[in-house]
Amino acid sequence: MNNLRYDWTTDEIERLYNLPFPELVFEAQTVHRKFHKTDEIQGCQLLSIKTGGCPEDCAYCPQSAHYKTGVDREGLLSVDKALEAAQNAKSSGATRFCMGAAWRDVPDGEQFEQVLEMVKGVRGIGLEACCTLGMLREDQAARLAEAGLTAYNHNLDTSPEFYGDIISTRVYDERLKTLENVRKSGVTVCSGGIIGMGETAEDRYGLLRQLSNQNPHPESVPINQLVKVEGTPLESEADVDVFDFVRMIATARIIMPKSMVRLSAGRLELTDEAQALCFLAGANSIFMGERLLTTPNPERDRDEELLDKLGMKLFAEATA
Ligand code: SAM
Ligand code: DTB
Ligand code: SF4
Repeated sequence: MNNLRYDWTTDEIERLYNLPFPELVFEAQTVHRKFHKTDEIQGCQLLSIKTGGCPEDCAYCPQSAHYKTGVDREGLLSVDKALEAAQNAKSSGATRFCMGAAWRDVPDGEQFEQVLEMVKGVRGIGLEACCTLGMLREDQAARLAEAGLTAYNHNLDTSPEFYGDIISTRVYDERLKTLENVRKSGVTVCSGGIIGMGETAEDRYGLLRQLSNQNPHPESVPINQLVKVEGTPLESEADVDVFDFVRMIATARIIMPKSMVRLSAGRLELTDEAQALCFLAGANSIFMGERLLTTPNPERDRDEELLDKLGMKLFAEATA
Protein backbone atom coordinates (compact mmCIF):
# COMPACT_ATOMS: atom_id res chain seq x y z
CA MET A 1 0.00 0.00 0.00
CA ASN A 2 2.72 2.44 0.94
CA ASN A 3 5.13 1.82 -1.89
CA LEU A 4 5.17 4.87 -4.08
CA ARG A 5 3.07 4.33 -7.18
CA TYR A 6 2.84 6.38 -10.33
CA ASP A 7 0.07 4.44 -12.04
CA TRP A 8 -2.99 5.30 -9.95
CA THR A 9 -6.08 4.91 -12.11
CA THR A 10 -9.12 7.17 -12.00
CA ASP A 11 -11.17 4.20 -10.74
CA GLU A 12 -8.81 3.58 -7.84
CA ILE A 13 -8.81 7.26 -6.95
CA GLU A 14 -12.59 7.37 -7.10
CA ARG A 15 -12.80 4.34 -4.80
CA LEU A 16 -10.49 5.94 -2.24
CA TYR A 17 -12.19 9.36 -2.37
CA ASN A 18 -15.58 7.74 -1.75
CA LEU A 19 -14.60 5.38 1.07
CA PRO A 20 -16.68 5.71 4.23
CA PHE A 21 -15.27 8.85 5.85
CA PRO A 22 -13.74 7.10 8.89
CA GLU A 23 -12.04 4.54 6.63
CA LEU A 24 -10.64 7.24 4.36
CA VAL A 25 -9.25 9.29 7.24
CA PHE A 26 -7.80 6.15 8.85
CA GLU A 27 -6.01 5.22 5.60
CA ALA A 28 -4.72 8.76 5.21
CA GLN A 29 -3.52 8.86 8.83
CA THR A 30 -1.79 5.53 8.44
CA VAL A 31 0.14 6.79 5.42
CA HIS A 32 0.73 10.17 7.01
CA ARG A 33 2.34 8.89 10.18
CA LYS A 34 4.56 6.54 8.23
CA PHE A 35 6.16 9.35 6.24
CA HIS A 36 5.61 12.52 8.30
CA LYS A 37 5.43 13.79 11.85
CA THR A 38 1.80 14.20 12.86
CA ASP A 39 2.35 17.06 15.31
CA GLU A 40 4.25 19.38 12.96
CA ILE A 41 3.24 21.43 9.97
CA GLN A 42 5.23 23.76 7.78
CA GLY A 43 4.45 27.47 7.80
CA CYS A 44 4.84 29.13 4.40
CA GLN A 45 4.56 32.81 3.62
CA LEU A 46 3.40 34.17 0.29
CA LEU A 47 4.45 37.45 -1.25
CA SER A 48 3.10 38.94 -4.44
CA ILE A 49 6.20 40.37 -6.12
CA LYS A 50 4.32 41.52 -9.22
CA THR A 51 0.62 42.13 -8.86
CA GLY A 52 -2.29 42.37 -11.32
CA GLY A 53 -2.63 43.07 -15.01
CA CYS A 54 -2.05 39.46 -16.06
CA PRO A 55 -2.85 38.71 -19.73
CA GLU A 56 -4.24 35.23 -18.90
CA ASP A 57 -7.98 34.77 -18.34
CA CYS A 58 -8.01 32.22 -15.47
CA ALA A 59 -11.63 32.45 -14.31
CA TYR A 60 -10.74 32.22 -10.63
CA CYS A 61 -8.06 34.86 -10.56
CA PRO A 62 -8.38 38.40 -9.21
CA GLN A 63 -5.15 39.34 -11.01
CA SER A 64 -6.35 38.69 -14.55
CA ALA A 65 -6.55 41.87 -16.65
CA HIS A 66 -9.74 40.42 -18.18
CA TYR A 67 -11.83 41.10 -15.06
CA LYS A 68 -12.63 44.17 -12.95
CA THR A 69 -11.72 43.05 -9.44
CA GLY A 70 -10.23 46.17 -7.90
CA VAL A 71 -6.73 44.67 -7.73
CA ASP A 72 -4.30 47.44 -8.64
CA ARG A 73 -1.61 46.69 -11.18
CA GLU A 74 1.88 47.04 -9.70
CA GLY A 75 5.37 46.68 -11.13
CA LEU A 76 7.99 44.25 -9.88
CA LEU A 77 8.84 44.77 -6.22
CA SER A 78 12.39 45.79 -5.32
CA VAL A 79 14.79 43.13 -4.05
CA ASP A 80 15.07 45.01 -0.74
CA LYS A 81 11.31 45.03 -0.17
CA ALA A 82 11.05 41.32 -0.97
CA LEU A 83 13.88 40.43 1.40
CA GLU A 84 12.41 42.57 4.15
CA ALA A 85 9.18 40.56 3.80
CA ALA A 86 11.18 37.32 3.86
CA GLN A 87 12.95 38.38 7.04
CA ASN A 88 9.59 39.18 8.67
CA ALA A 89 8.23 35.82 7.52
CA LYS A 90 11.15 34.07 9.15
CA SER A 91 10.61 36.00 12.40
CA SER A 92 6.99 34.88 12.50
CA GLY A 93 7.91 31.21 12.12
CA ALA A 94 7.69 30.51 8.38
CA THR A 95 10.35 28.26 6.87
CA ARG A 96 9.30 28.59 3.24
CA PHE A 97 8.88 31.82 1.33
CA CYS A 98 6.87 31.81 -1.90
CA MET A 99 7.10 34.65 -4.39
CA GLY A 100 4.27 34.98 -6.90
CA ALA A 101 4.06 37.05 -10.06
CA ALA A 102 1.03 37.73 -12.26
CA TRP A 103 2.88 36.79 -15.43
CA ARG A 104 1.83 34.50 -18.26
CA ASP A 105 5.46 33.51 -18.60
CA VAL A 106 8.77 34.57 -17.17
CA PRO A 107 10.27 37.64 -18.86
CA ASP A 108 13.96 37.64 -19.76
CA GLY A 109 16.25 40.54 -18.90
CA GLU A 110 16.37 42.91 -15.96
CA GLN A 111 13.20 41.65 -14.27
CA PHE A 112 14.35 38.04 -14.33
CA GLU A 113 17.75 39.06 -12.92
CA GLN A 114 15.91 40.83 -10.11
CA VAL A 115 13.92 37.68 -9.30
CA LEU A 116 17.17 35.68 -9.25
CA GLU A 117 18.55 38.16 -6.69
CA MET A 118 15.43 37.69 -4.58
CA VAL A 119 15.87 33.92 -4.67
CA LYS A 120 19.52 34.19 -3.59
CA GLY A 121 18.56 36.58 -0.80
CA VAL A 122 15.74 34.38 0.51
CA ARG A 123 18.07 31.37 0.60
CA GLY A 124 20.65 33.53 2.35
CA ILE A 125 18.12 34.25 5.10
CA GLY A 126 17.82 30.50 5.63
CA LEU A 127 14.38 29.96 4.15
CA GLU A 128 13.23 27.57 1.46
CA ALA A 129 12.55 29.68 -1.63
CA CYS A 130 9.62 29.02 -3.95
CA CYS A 131 8.59 30.99 -7.01
CA THR A 132 5.43 30.96 -9.08
CA LEU A 133 5.97 33.08 -12.17
CA GLY A 134 3.97 31.39 -14.92
CA MET A 135 5.36 29.35 -17.79
CA LEU A 136 9.07 28.65 -17.70
CA ARG A 137 11.61 27.50 -20.32
CA GLU A 138 14.30 24.95 -19.56
CA ASP A 139 17.12 27.54 -19.56
CA GLN A 140 15.19 29.81 -17.20
CA ALA A 141 14.57 26.88 -14.84
CA ALA A 142 18.29 26.13 -14.90
CA ARG A 143 19.12 29.71 -13.90
CA LEU A 144 16.61 29.60 -11.03
CA ALA A 145 18.21 26.34 -9.90
CA GLU A 146 21.62 27.97 -10.01
CA ALA A 147 20.32 30.83 -7.85
CA GLY A 148 19.32 28.23 -5.25
CA LEU A 149 15.56 28.03 -5.81
CA THR A 150 14.04 25.23 -3.72
CA ALA A 151 10.70 24.81 -5.49
CA TYR A 152 8.68 26.12 -8.41
CA ASN A 153 4.90 26.31 -8.08
CA HIS A 154 2.83 25.70 -11.18
CA ASN A 155 -0.66 24.35 -10.53
CA LEU A 156 -2.53 22.01 -12.85
CA ASP A 157 -5.62 23.43 -11.13
CA THR A 158 -8.17 20.85 -12.38
CA SER A 159 -8.66 17.95 -14.80
CA PRO A 160 -7.56 18.24 -18.46
CA GLU A 161 -11.25 17.92 -19.45
CA PHE A 162 -12.45 20.88 -17.36
CA TYR A 163 -9.40 23.08 -17.96
CA GLY A 164 -10.81 24.77 -21.08
CA ASP A 165 -13.88 25.91 -19.11
CA ILE A 166 -11.63 27.82 -16.71
CA ILE A 167 -8.82 29.15 -18.90
CA SER A 168 -8.83 29.85 -22.62
CA THR A 169 -5.46 31.57 -23.02
CA ARG A 170 -3.31 28.46 -22.53
CA VAL A 171 -3.64 24.68 -22.66
CA TYR A 172 -3.03 21.88 -20.17
CA ASP A 173 -0.06 20.57 -22.12
CA GLU A 174 1.74 23.90 -21.63
CA ARG A 175 1.34 23.45 -17.87
CA LEU A 176 2.78 19.94 -18.10
CA LYS A 177 5.67 21.19 -20.22
CA THR A 178 6.67 23.76 -17.59
CA LEU A 179 6.52 21.10 -14.89
CA GLU A 180 8.85 18.99 -17.03
CA ASN A 181 11.26 21.91 -17.41
CA VAL A 182 11.28 22.46 -13.65
CA ARG A 183 11.87 18.77 -12.99
CA LYS A 184 14.85 18.68 -15.38
CA SER A 185 16.49 21.61 -13.59
CA GLY A 186 16.58 19.83 -10.23
CA VAL A 187 14.29 22.40 -8.60
CA THR A 188 11.52 20.57 -6.72
CA VAL A 189 7.98 20.67 -8.10
CA CYS A 190 5.02 22.26 -6.33
CA SER A 191 1.77 21.55 -8.16
CA GLY A 192 -1.82 21.20 -7.06
CA GLY A 193 -5.23 22.58 -7.76
CA ILE A 194 -8.37 24.41 -6.79
CA ILE A 195 -11.63 22.91 -5.50
CA GLY A 196 -14.91 24.77 -5.85
CA MET A 197 -14.78 26.05 -9.45
CA GLY A 198 -17.89 24.12 -10.51
CA GLU A 199 -15.91 20.99 -11.35
CA THR A 200 -17.46 17.51 -11.06
CA ALA A 201 -16.15 14.82 -8.74
CA GLU A 202 -14.63 13.20 -11.87
CA ASP A 203 -12.63 16.36 -12.51
CA ARG A 204 -11.21 16.11 -8.98
CA TYR A 205 -10.20 12.50 -9.57
CA GLY A 206 -8.72 13.58 -12.92
CA LEU A 207 -6.57 16.25 -11.25
CA LEU A 208 -5.37 13.77 -8.63
CA ARG A 209 -4.56 11.24 -11.35
CA GLN A 210 -2.50 13.79 -13.30
CA LEU A 211 -0.54 14.73 -10.18
CA SER A 212 0.00 11.20 -8.90
CA ASN A 213 1.03 9.84 -12.30
CA GLN A 214 4.02 12.15 -12.36
CA ASN A 215 7.24 10.32 -11.60
CA PRO A 216 8.54 11.52 -9.21
CA HIS A 217 5.43 12.93 -7.55
CA PRO A 218 5.41 16.69 -7.02
CA GLU A 219 7.21 17.17 -3.70
CA SER A 220 4.56 19.73 -2.78
CA VAL A 221 0.82 19.57 -3.53
CA PRO A 222 -1.21 22.66 -2.64
CA ILE A 223 -4.94 22.05 -2.32
CA ASN A 224 -6.76 25.37 -2.62
CA GLN A 225 -10.40 26.10 -1.96
CA LEU A 226 -11.57 28.74 -4.42
CA VAL A 227 -11.47 32.22 -2.92
CA LYS A 228 -14.49 33.78 -4.60
CA VAL A 229 -13.48 37.23 -5.74
CA GLU A 230 -16.05 39.77 -6.93
CA GLY A 231 -15.61 40.60 -10.58
CA THR A 232 -14.25 37.17 -11.57
CA PRO A 233 -16.48 34.79 -13.55
CA LEU A 234 -16.49 32.41 -10.55
CA GLU A 235 -17.64 35.01 -8.01
CA SER A 236 -20.96 33.21 -7.40
CA GLU A 237 -19.86 29.56 -7.46
CA ALA A 238 -21.49 27.28 -4.91
CA ASP A 239 -19.60 26.61 -1.67
CA VAL A 240 -17.52 23.46 -1.42
CA ASP A 241 -18.81 20.86 1.01
CA VAL A 242 -16.23 20.74 3.76
CA PHE A 243 -16.13 16.93 3.76
CA ASP A 244 -15.39 16.93 0.03
CA PHE A 245 -12.46 19.23 0.72
CA VAL A 246 -11.18 16.89 3.44
CA ARG A 247 -11.69 13.91 1.11
CA MET A 248 -9.54 15.65 -1.50
CA ILE A 249 -6.74 16.16 1.02
CA ALA A 250 -6.97 12.61 2.35
CA THR A 251 -6.89 11.09 -1.13
CA ALA A 252 -3.90 13.23 -2.12
CA ARG A 253 -2.12 12.10 1.04
CA ILE A 254 -2.76 8.41 0.33
CA ILE A 255 -1.69 8.42 -3.30
CA MET A 256 1.31 10.76 -2.85
CA PRO A 257 2.56 9.59 0.55
CA LYS A 258 5.83 11.49 0.72
CA SER A 259 4.64 14.81 -0.68
CA MET A 260 3.88 17.85 1.42
CA VAL A 261 0.12 18.32 1.11
CA ARG A 262 -0.60 21.97 1.66
CA LEU A 263 -3.87 23.33 3.02
CA SER A 264 -3.64 26.47 0.92
CA ALA A 265 -6.12 29.18 -0.12
CA GLY A 266 -9.58 29.27 1.41
CA ARG A 267 -8.74 28.75 5.08
CA LEU A 268 -10.71 31.84 6.13
CA GLU A 269 -13.83 29.92 5.17
CA LEU A 270 -12.88 26.91 7.29
CA THR A 271 -13.72 26.51 10.96
CA ASP A 272 -11.05 25.37 13.42
CA GLU A 273 -12.69 21.94 13.42
CA ALA A 274 -12.55 21.73 9.62
CA GLN A 275 -8.87 22.68 9.63
CA ALA A 276 -8.21 20.05 12.30
CA LEU A 277 -9.89 17.47 10.05
CA CYS A 278 -7.59 18.56 7.20
CA PHE A 279 -4.56 17.94 9.44
CA LEU A 280 -5.98 14.56 10.45
CA ALA A 281 -6.41 13.78 6.76
CA GLY A 282 -2.74 14.45 6.13
CA ALA A 283 -2.34 18.15 5.36
CA ASN A 284 0.99 19.27 6.76
CA SER A 285 1.40 22.88 5.73
CA ILE A 286 -0.44 26.18 5.81
CA PHE A 287 0.12 29.65 4.43
CA MET A 288 0.67 32.06 7.27
CA GLY A 289 0.10 35.78 7.49
CA GLU A 290 -2.91 37.96 6.90
CA ARG A 291 -2.62 37.95 3.12
CA LEU A 292 -2.17 35.28 0.47
CA LEU A 293 -1.22 37.02 -2.80
CA THR A 294 -4.07 39.52 -3.04
CA THR A 295 -6.77 38.02 -0.78
CA PRO A 296 -7.00 37.77 3.02
CA ASN A 297 -5.87 34.80 5.11
CA PRO A 298 -6.28 34.04 8.84
CA GLU A 299 -4.17 36.18 11.18
CA ARG A 300 -1.03 34.78 12.73
CA ASP A 301 -2.55 34.82 16.25
CA ARG A 302 -5.55 32.75 15.22
CA ASP A 303 -3.29 30.11 13.67
CA GLU A 304 -1.05 30.05 16.71
CA GLU A 305 -4.05 29.56 18.97
CA LEU A 306 -5.36 26.73 16.80
CA LEU A 307 -2.02 24.92 16.69
CA ASP A 308 -1.68 25.35 20.47
CA LYS A 309 -5.13 23.90 21.06
CA LEU A 310 -4.25 20.92 18.89
CA GLY A 311 -0.86 20.42 20.53
CA MET A 312 0.80 20.95 17.16
CA LYS A 313 3.69 23.17 16.14
CA LEU A 314 5.38 24.71 13.13
CA PHE A 315 8.50 23.18 11.57
CA ALA A 316 11.45 24.72 13.39
CA GLU A 317 13.73 24.71 10.35
CA ALA A 318 13.68 24.75 6.59
CA THR A 319 14.16 21.22 5.27
CA ALA A 320 15.98 22.21 2.09
N1 SAM B 1 0.73 33.50 -12.78
C1 SAM B 1 1.30 32.32 -12.27
C2 SAM B 1 0.51 31.08 -12.58
O1 SAM B 1 -0.68 31.17 -12.82
O2 SAM B 1 1.09 30.01 -12.56
C3 SAM B 1 1.56 32.38 -10.77
C4 SAM B 1 0.58 33.07 -9.86
S1 SAM B 1 -1.05 32.34 -9.77
C5 SAM B 1 -1.92 33.51 -8.80
C6 SAM B 1 -0.78 30.93 -8.70
C7 SAM B 1 -1.95 30.03 -8.39
O3 SAM B 1 -2.83 30.67 -7.48
C8 SAM B 1 -2.87 29.63 -9.51
O4 SAM B 1 -2.35 28.58 -10.27
C9 SAM B 1 -4.11 29.19 -8.78
O5 SAM B 1 -4.06 27.80 -8.53
C10 SAM B 1 -4.03 29.95 -7.46
N2 SAM B 1 -5.15 30.90 -7.34
C11 SAM B 1 -5.30 32.06 -8.00
N3 SAM B 1 -6.46 32.67 -7.67
C12 SAM B 1 -7.06 31.87 -6.77
C13 SAM B 1 -8.30 31.93 -6.07
N4 SAM B 1 -9.15 32.94 -6.23
N5 SAM B 1 -8.61 30.94 -5.21
C14 SAM B 1 -7.76 29.90 -5.05
N6 SAM B 1 -6.58 29.78 -5.68
C15 SAM B 1 -6.24 30.73 -6.54
C1 DTB C 1 -1.13 27.94 -4.45
O1 DTB C 1 -1.47 26.81 -4.84
N1 DTB C 1 -1.89 28.77 -3.79
C2 DTB C 1 -1.20 30.03 -3.55
C3 DTB C 1 0.21 29.73 -4.10
N2 DTB C 1 0.05 28.44 -4.68
C4 DTB C 1 0.81 30.66 -5.06
C5 DTB C 1 -1.89 31.17 -4.19
C6 DTB C 1 -3.29 31.39 -3.68
C7 DTB C 1 -3.80 32.64 -4.27
C8 DTB C 1 -5.15 32.99 -3.79
C9 DTB C 1 -5.68 34.22 -4.42
C10 DTB C 1 -4.94 35.49 -4.10
O2 DTB C 1 -4.62 35.75 -2.91
O3 DTB C 1 -4.69 36.28 -5.01
FE1 SF4 D 1 -2.34 35.25 -14.39
FE2 SF4 D 1 -1.60 33.29 -12.78
FE3 SF4 D 1 -3.82 34.73 -12.26
FE4 SF4 D 1 -3.83 33.05 -14.31
S1 SF4 D 1 -3.60 32.51 -12.14
S2 SF4 D 1 -4.57 35.18 -14.35
S3 SF4 D 1 -1.70 33.19 -15.02
S4 SF4 D 1 -1.74 35.46 -12.25
